[in-house]
Amino acid sequence: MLVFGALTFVMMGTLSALANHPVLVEGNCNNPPAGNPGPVTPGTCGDYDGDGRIGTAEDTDGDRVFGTITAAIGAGTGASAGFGINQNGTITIVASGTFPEVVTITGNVTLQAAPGVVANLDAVLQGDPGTTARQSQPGIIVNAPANRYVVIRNILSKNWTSGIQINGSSRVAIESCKFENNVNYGIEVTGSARVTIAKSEVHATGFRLNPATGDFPSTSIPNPGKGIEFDDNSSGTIFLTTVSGSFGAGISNETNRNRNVCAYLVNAFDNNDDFDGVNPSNTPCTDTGRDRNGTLITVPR
Ligand SMILES: [Ca+2]
Ligand SMILES: [Ca+2]
Repeated sequence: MLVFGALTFVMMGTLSALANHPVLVEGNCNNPPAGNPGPVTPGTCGDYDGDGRIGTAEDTDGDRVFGTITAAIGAGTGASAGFGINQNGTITIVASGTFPEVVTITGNVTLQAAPGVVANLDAVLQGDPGTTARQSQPGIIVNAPANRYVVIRNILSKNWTSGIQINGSSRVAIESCKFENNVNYGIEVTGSARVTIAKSEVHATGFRLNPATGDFPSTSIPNPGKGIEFDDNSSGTIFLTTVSGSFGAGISNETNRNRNVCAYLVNAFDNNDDFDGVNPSNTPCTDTGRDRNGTLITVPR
């Protein structure tokens, strides 16, 4: 019976790691090191649950509140083993803070900040030794199969190579997000991904000044410094979104097609060219099926 009991316990632990459940992520006070593990006065520095722990100290204390997005999106470790979403569930950031983390998403994940919360996914955290290396990486990387769906809502992503890079056959909705001072792309869509972008802002792509990583675009060259780009066989729509101050194009269609990126009610200003291969429209986007390569055709209605 003891052996049976132990087996049952192990199996339940395994099953809970597969569960689709919501978790919370707390905020912090922008202090280095990344993950802010030091104890804080309970209820301060983003300590939403009031236990005096934030950051990595909150990641392993045996509840469904986490201090880093990286821990929340995994299975969980330590006393919190099995409590993370394990790439299947909803992460809600409930207090403002800076999250200097590369977030990799591969499943049915909703990553969102609660209304009024500023969740700053920032490569730069002053005084943190990882700051230099992070600036040469994308902030959010999505690579999920076509039978999964990713939602990114109310997130600020800045100072990366790309604010978000979406690869493979991923399906992604980006809503009410902000992408600023990323040097290559604000939003980069590759492969056969399908992405809809609504009520978002993409600003100052290709413009970043950091003593360790360069003065973009004055002495370091953005590559290419575009606000939003669709590549390969990807497709998507852009709605009620502002794209401004890009070193390169604001919204660019570099795919193999010319009718699979639709921009409806978009405000583009002060980009090198506002639209490249995309015709802005004041009528809603609709998909009209697939071309012979299976690419979704998305055009103004
Ligand atoms: Ca806490
Ligand atoms: Ca916790």
